[in-house]
Amino acid sequence: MRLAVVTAVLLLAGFLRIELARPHRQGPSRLCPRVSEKPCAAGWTRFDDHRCVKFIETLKTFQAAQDVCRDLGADMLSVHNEVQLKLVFCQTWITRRGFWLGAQRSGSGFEYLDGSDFDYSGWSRGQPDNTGGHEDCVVMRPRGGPSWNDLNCSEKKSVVCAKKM
Ligand SMILES: [Ca+2]
Repeated sequence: MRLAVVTAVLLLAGFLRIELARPHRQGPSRLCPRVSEKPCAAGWTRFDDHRCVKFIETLKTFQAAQDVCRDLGADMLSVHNEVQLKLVFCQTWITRRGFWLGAQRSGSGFEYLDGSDFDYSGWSRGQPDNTGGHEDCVVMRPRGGPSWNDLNCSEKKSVVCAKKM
């Protein structure tokens, strides 16, 4: 009986050690940048000094995702530096879903639909590769490092909407 209890405790301890060692169980909270404490409207999360974000997990084409954001009076998210990249990762990692950024191919580069400059990028290695010549939209996987990929706009992804507030 006693041996069984000791064995059970040891097995449990081993299981917990393995589970806690997995990064996705711990979450990236220690690495997450601090954000302004300026309040957002209900259901929105502070992103930077002038924007709050909402993660829409439902899978949608780029166009449909854009419509969802616009219906909320928002744009699809634009990301302008590494702090913002880490922040959006911190806010979405738990879903593990890829999401559209508000950028589309324009000429030889990309541009943001919210009118801001495409002045920073977190492309995955080998991206953008414009496979088949039809990858005009940009998707980000919730990863701490570079994880962007150009993708066909008719694929279905989640989206992060960003609203000035
Ligand atoms: Ca690609």
